[in-house]
Amino acid sequence: MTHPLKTVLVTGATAGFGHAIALRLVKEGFRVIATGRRKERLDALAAQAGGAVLPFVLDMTDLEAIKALPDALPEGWQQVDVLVNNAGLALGLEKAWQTKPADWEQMIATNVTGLVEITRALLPGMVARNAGHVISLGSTAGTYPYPGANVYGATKAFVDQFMRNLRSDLLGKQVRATTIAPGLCGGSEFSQVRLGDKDKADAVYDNTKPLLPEDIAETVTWVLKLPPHVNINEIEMMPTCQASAGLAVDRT
Ligand code: NDP
Ligand code: 8X3
Repeated sequence: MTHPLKTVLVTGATAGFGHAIALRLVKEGFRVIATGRRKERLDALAAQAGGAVLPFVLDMTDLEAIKALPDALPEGWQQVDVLVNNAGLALGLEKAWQTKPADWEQMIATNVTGLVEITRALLPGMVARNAGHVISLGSTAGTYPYPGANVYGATKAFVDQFMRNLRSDLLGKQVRATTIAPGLCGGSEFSQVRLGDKDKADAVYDNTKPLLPEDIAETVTWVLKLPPHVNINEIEMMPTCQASAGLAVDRT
């Protein structure tokens, strides 16, 4: 492979987008450090991908583990060229006043605090080498409000603006920063985690043809393999069966 960036750390590689991204990047010739909480899934991924995947258990809410990450990586894997900030979750679809405080805290801890802290841990190396790329998963929920998105959508709006500000800080460095913001995407555990019930989760995709994790992996691969002088700032993507639905009016 001639691509200058070789080692990619993908957070949340045990399922959904992260799993698909890891497998696709291995096919493209990258080496992948695959992280998440479920060790057996990481081990299975590594077995499937051979020596190109390093399974590394990392809970994004464990700030000490994130801080220790650069030194905790084994020899030969310490230079992380690309960070894919993918781990994240939504919990619940209740109205703001009906939600559980612990759910809000978990979303903020994972989608916001964990994401910024792992970026803080890995960015100095990229800047010192003057080469690197941070790719973060936002969401259309960060731009378009909908009932029940309350804190989840806000965490994704945070990701958008954090990444824009990162781009500003990185001006003059050969380190790229990209947000990919998908809309409705099936084939992952997202809705099951959010709704806690398989039937309800399946119903989210009834009579639709949603995006699939492989579509996200394709997009990550494209932004990553562009020539080093090209920075894709943001991509918003939806399936053709989805569009924004306009403003709501109360007529009661
Ligand atoms: P999945 O639920 O399938 O995967 C989520 C991944 O995040 C899992 O690998 C999970 O690993 C990991 N994760 C969650 N919490 C933690 C934690 N505390 N520490 C470490 N890893 C964690 O969801 P998707 O693949 O669909 O979602 C991936 C990202 O894309 C998320 O950020 C999501 O918000 C975003 N997104 C999803 C969309 C969709 O419709 N599916 C649309 C737009 C954006 P483990 O449980 O093993 O720790
Ligand atoms: C996931 C997409 O519309 O469920 O971020 O919020 S949505």
